[in-house]
Parts: sequence; C-alpha cells; structure tokens
Amino acid sequence: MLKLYYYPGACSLAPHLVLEWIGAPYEAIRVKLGDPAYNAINPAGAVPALDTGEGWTLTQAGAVLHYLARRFPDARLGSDGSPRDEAELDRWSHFLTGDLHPAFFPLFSPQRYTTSQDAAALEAVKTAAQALIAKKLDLVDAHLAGKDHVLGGRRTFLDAYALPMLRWARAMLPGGLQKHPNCERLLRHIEADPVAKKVMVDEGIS
Ligand SMILES: N[C@@H](CCC(=O)N[C@@H](CS)C(=O)NCC(=O)O)C(=O)O
Repeated sequence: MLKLYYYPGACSLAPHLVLEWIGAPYEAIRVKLGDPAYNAINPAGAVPALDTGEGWTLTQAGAVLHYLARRFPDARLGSDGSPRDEAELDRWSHFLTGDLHPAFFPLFSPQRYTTSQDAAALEAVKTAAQALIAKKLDLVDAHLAGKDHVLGGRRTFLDAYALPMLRWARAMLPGGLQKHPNCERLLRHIEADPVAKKVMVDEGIS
C-alpha cells in the first residue's frame, strides 16, 4: 500500500490532498521532524516522502505529485498530454518547488540564514523573507487573474501544491493575502473543496 509521510500543514499537505482526490488506498503517517527514525526514510529529514508500496520510496514534493498523477491517470490531475500543457505544468511545478517554497525557508527557520542568534538579526531575516515571498506571489497573482486553477481551466496537482504555500502566506505575511486577491480566491476555492476540508481535519490543521 502507498504510505505518505507528512507533517501537519507542511508541503506534504499537497500529496495528502492528491491522494484523497485519487481515492486509492493509502496510509498517512505523521512524522516528527528531526526524528532519526524518519531520517532513515528520508535522509534530508524533510517531508513529504512517499513509500510507493512497490519497494521504493520517493521524496521531493514536486516529484511525488507528478508521480501520483502519472500512476493514476484516471484521476486526471496531470497535464492533458500536449507538449504545451506538459510544459506549463513543469513551469509552475518548478516555480513552486524552486522559487516560492524556498522563499518561506528563512521565515520558518531564520537561524539557518544568519550566523547571528541575536533576536534583531533573526527578525531581519524574517522581514526579508516576507518581502521575497510577496514578490514571488506577485507573479502567481498575475498568472491567476481570471483563472480558477493554476493550470488552465481544470484541477491539477498544482492546485494541491499551491494549498500549503498560500495557507502559510495568509498566516505569515503582514496583511495576509490582501495584496494578492487572486491567490486568496484560489485558496478559498481549494479550501471549500470537501475533500480538502477532510484532509485538513485529518492533519489537525482546520
Ligand atoms: N525540496 C523539498 C523540500 C521539503 C521541505 O523542506 N519540507 C519541509 C516542510 S514544508 C520540511 O520538512 N522541513 C524540515 C526541515 O527543513 O528541517 C521538497 O519539495 O520536498
């Protein structure tokens, strides 16, 4: 059986939602970050990790999401198969993995981004992170104008991938998503999905 290793509200929320959308049997296992037992599963010490049930484990949220979409094509959570749709899917998946998600790292763990443990220095790192996140969200917001989904006119795993990051932004940016109304609209749309509601209840974050 598939097993998803997750931490409540973390980026692992995305594959958790995708697994529910797919509807195949899986087990969700809550991990303690920093636990040596989990580090043996993912030496990076990060969630998500997906035990594929086929003798191998996959890490990296974007790869996990793409794998699930390919393994369960009937759920129609990937591209429509055209080179352009595939490229757009890659573009936004890479943006979320490589641009938006890392912009949050200094906000969550400022001590990793300065050699000073001075409270003011840590606060300065967080403030810089908030500005960078807002800049990245400007791009997402412009892209989402007039759209209900990250990719074109239908649901893909990218909507699930956006969910944790938009939740963090709403909670941790000064003013939340006020300056990013299209992001706010997408977040509300996803959060209104009964399946997403269930996943958030299951993770204890609703
Ligand atoms: N590039 C990795 C990043 C994973 C990641 O940093 N996950 C966070 C939660 S959102 C984490 O587990 N952090 C624990 C840590 O950095 O110690 C991925 O996309 O899977």
